[in-house]
Amino acid sequence: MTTTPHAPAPPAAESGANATQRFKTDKSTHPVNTPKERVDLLAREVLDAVHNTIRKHKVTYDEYNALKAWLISVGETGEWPLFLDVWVEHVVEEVATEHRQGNKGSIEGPYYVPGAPHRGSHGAVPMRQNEAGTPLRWRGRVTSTDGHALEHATVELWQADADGLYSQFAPGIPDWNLRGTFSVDSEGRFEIRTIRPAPYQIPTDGACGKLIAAAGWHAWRPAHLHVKVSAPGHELLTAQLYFPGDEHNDDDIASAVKPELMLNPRPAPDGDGDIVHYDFVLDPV
Ligand code: MBD
Ligand code: FE
Repeated sequence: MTTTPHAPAPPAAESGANATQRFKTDKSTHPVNTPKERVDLLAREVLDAVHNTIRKHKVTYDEYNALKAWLISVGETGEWPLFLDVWVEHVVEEVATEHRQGNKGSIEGPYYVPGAPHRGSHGAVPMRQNEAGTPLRWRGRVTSTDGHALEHATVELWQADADGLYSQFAPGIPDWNLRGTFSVDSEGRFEIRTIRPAPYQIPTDGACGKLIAAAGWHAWRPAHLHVKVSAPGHELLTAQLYFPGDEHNDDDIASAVKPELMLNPRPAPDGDGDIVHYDFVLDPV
């Protein structure tokens, strides 16, 4: 990452590029040997779909070269994780979880970091002094599909701050800010104190932003909380939770909103922000 004095790189673009490094560290270190027959099938069908689009719409050489230039810039701006997670991951998630009886999930996105600080079963995520945003107290419970409490469950939470920025990706935010790992008590219950995140805008200054501008789309995701919920003998649940009334709940650029993932926050009786209840049900492996 390079920064020029007095002309810092726009923070959002750095977020997209930092996600490339994150992915290389966490996810591309386990080689998968996809069988030749499978690669042949999938690569051929994707290429067929591209060829059909070119024929159907009589794509020109100018358009072909614009595509080439844009694909090169996706790599150069480090935005492959951002591009894929925004426009492709939701269908991978749909296919991967369609057998589940328990909780609906949603995409992971590019900004998860494993190993967030432990905060017990009732605690606050790491926050700056006077962290901006409406305080949010979230109470919930983790059970299995048969209803029994999962007392060894773990809930990892990560989210944007009140400016829509993620720690470890946007500059100037302390590491692990608004990222925490929570256990549950013997009844499977937890309480997390945090703040309401702001809606998230896809960086406008990288390759993804160029596509959005060129196509006349908008760049917004509704405000959301990310979670990974795990328990021994159960499938890992990756989900996002949303807030009613957000103007982008119905047109999320990442197509990752589901009605089952909508929270129902209420003003806290003591006047200190909002309280919300949301439980998780995990599928046995
Ligand atoms: C995000 O915060 C996010 O959750 C997704 C899926 C894509 C880009 C930014
Ligand atoms: Fe996000």
